[in-house]
Amino acid sequence: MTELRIGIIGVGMMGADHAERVARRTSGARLVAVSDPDVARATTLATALDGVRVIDDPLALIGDAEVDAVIIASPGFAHAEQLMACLEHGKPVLCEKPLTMDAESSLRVVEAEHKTGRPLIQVGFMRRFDPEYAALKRLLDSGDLGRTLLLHNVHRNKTVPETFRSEMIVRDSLVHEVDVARWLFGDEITRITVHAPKPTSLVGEGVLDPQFAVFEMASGALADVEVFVNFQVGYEVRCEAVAERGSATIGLGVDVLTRAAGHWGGAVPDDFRVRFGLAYDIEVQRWVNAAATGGIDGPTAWDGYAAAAVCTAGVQSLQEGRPVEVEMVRRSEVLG
Ligand code: ISE
Repeated sequence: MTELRIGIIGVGMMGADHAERVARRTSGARLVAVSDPDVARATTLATALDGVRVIDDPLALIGDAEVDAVIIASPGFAHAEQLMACLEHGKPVLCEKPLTMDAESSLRVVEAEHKTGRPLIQVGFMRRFDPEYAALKRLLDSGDLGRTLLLHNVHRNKTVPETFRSEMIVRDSLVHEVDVARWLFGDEITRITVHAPKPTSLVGEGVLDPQFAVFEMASGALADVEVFVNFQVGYEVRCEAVAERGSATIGLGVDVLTRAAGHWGGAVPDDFRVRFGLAYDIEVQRWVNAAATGGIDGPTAWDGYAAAAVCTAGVQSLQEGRPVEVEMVRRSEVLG
């Protein structure tokens, strides 16, 4: 089997992690090019990994004859243009969330992909590949606990850069639980309320952190989410599902428990690269396998659009302090 030659756009925290993953522990794939506005950063990375070229212009990387498939790990505002270029060149793409910045632009991407006649876009909702989340999904789908009634989610980051404003907490962080709720319930979110309690004193002026969101599902089920991106302690993501005949919780982080020096306990990971390292490995490997045969194997552009529609309503809810209905076109109107 020939190797899938991959180019990565954006080699900040996540892109650099993916570069390492593709170059060192993904089979059937080879990292051939990287692009980043910070050319020095891209050059340092490329030099450390054999046979990787730096291509300054991300659109040139997408069009490059040596690049078969693309990972987009640039900031969300750059995604729409880069996704459209991937579609024009017919190149499979794994795009980090959010798909785009709002529902309208995401819908244009879904429509453009549909016109190509094949699925080319997979969205980086990595929780779906985490063995604990996958086990929870299997358990709920088995029906052993009866119908799922509620989800309680906790999503905490140790810290984020100062540029991470209130809307980003919705679009870049809460978006994960938007996808989790849609995926676990197999249902759409019809209404969202994002509450903003009095913020922690450890953030800049005007940043609403933590946030507490409530999703109303079309079926009548509910999900709540605490997102707190300046928690200080470490990275913590949990999900508890409450069903008719039982509950199930994942993300307790119970790995190795030590007893030493008068304390007992385990380690709290610093960030998502550690907590979801295995999920990212599985996600990228499955995407590579699928892309090599002309498909995808994970969250679709439609999932990205649905999440963007919920987050668009979520940002409005945060700003206006009220529940907001999610506006989405019907799937059959776009995809037939
Ligand atoms: C980041 O972009 C991620 O995707 C992480 O999973 C999330 O926890 C974090 O809040 C985001 O900034």
